[in-house]
Amino acid sequence: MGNTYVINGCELILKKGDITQEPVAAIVNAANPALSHGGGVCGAIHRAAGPGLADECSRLGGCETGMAKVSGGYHLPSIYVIHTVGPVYHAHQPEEAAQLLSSCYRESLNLALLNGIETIAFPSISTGIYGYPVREAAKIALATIVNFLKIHGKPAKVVMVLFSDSDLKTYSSAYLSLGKGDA
Ligand code: AR6
Repeated sequence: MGNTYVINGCELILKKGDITQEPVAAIVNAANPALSHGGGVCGAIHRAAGPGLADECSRLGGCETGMAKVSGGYHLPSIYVIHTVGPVYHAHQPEEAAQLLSSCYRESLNLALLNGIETIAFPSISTGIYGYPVREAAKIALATIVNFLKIHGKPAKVVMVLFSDSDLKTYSSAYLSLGKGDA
């Protein structure tokens, strides 16, 4: 179940699933600034990767909100994990939160390009424990990814792995409203 769109020769796929099982070169982790083993998707990624991931993360020097760092994937199907720290929604003015969230997607995609990563999967960053409203986050995530693909023509495949039918529906309608004045 899901949708595939082609943007500037690249695939953008919206699907429901568990990101720890996604067969891509890199999965993105919705991390915390310490890059420590957390809950949510972060906890699931650490559990699936095994303790080597936490060991490497402890040597990465943390990560600022809106930025991204790369590590190995250990026992995951993916070669890399790109850790990005989304904004805690209520800790910022809405406009600042939007800029930080957009930066998470852009910086992760920049790291993908720098590391020659052709296929990458994102979770819905900040919309769980960090409290970002999903509808707003979906518009920002998709607008940022589409803009990046239009400019760079890579990575070849970007997958948004949503964890519920409701999130998949929200992202799918946000995609369809991009560029219609509601995005
Ligand atoms: N695959 C895909 N998506 C998932 C999975 C999974 N296996 N598990 C959960 N999600 P969250 P945040 C969805 O809370 O809001 C951590 O403790 C989930 O349903 O994981 O950025 C970190 O260490 C939601 O839609 O991330 C930070 O401290 C989305 O992933 C903090 O939580 C993001 O929810 C980050 O909070």
